[in-house]
Amino acid sequence: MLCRVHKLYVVHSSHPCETVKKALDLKAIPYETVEWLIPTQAVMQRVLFGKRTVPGLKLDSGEKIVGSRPILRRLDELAGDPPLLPADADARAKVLEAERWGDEVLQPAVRRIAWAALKRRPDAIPSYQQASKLLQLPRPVVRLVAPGVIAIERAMNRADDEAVQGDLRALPDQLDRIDGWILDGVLGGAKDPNAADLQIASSLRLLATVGDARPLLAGRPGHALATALFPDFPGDVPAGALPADWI
Ligand SMILES: N[C@@H](CCC(=O)N[C@@H](CS)C(=O)NCC(=O)O)C(=O)O
Repeated sequence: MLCRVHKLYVVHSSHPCETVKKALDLKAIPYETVEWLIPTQAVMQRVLFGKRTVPGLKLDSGEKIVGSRPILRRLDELAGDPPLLPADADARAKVLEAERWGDEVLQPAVRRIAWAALKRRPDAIPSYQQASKLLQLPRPVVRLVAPGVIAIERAMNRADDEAVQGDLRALPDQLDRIDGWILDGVLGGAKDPNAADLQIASSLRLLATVGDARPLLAGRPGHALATALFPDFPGDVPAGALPADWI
């Protein structure tokens, strides 16, 4: 059966979901959002899309696409203006490589850091639900379920302490790399954001919700890009959640 409108399947405050929402908005493609309660997306997406992650897009034709990068490629086919990739072959290759790195390296690292911080401050979970379309659960219920949700997400994302310490050690070099791309015009260069801008900026914006990571971002061009593209991103884990010697 055909659905009448494109449907984007998300969890609230997910960085790759924000990437796709921004791309849809830039192209003025109308869509509806279907929001899963975290961590039920792993089951619901598997049933609907055959893969366990969000974002997933179901087009009005019934076609299904999973993953922020495949979705952005398909959106460029559906609506070319503004394009998410440069026309010039060399520039395009650089943007595609930055986008791949943003998806495969930065995105999961930021996710692990955020879950590690939330493990230590589960009371910050409701801040990530701000403006969620789902029924807002009463705080005592959230408090009760938060440790279980966090434990499941940490396990699904292999966000153990050792991995997160490695992520934090790698972060300054990764932020330098991003600022280098901005300097070279691979990121933040054009009038309209490209696919790599959207992929990387949403991760940096989620990272900026972790108070302990904010000093690492302060004053960086990457942080300015993230804030410009994603001004309203929910969530805040106050500084002091992660052990000081991890930063
Ligand atoms: N890198 C992929 C995967 C995105 C991803 O891992 N999404 C998370 C939410 S931010 C998720 O659905 N995780 C559920 C799981 O790992 O089962 C993309 O950009 O689409």
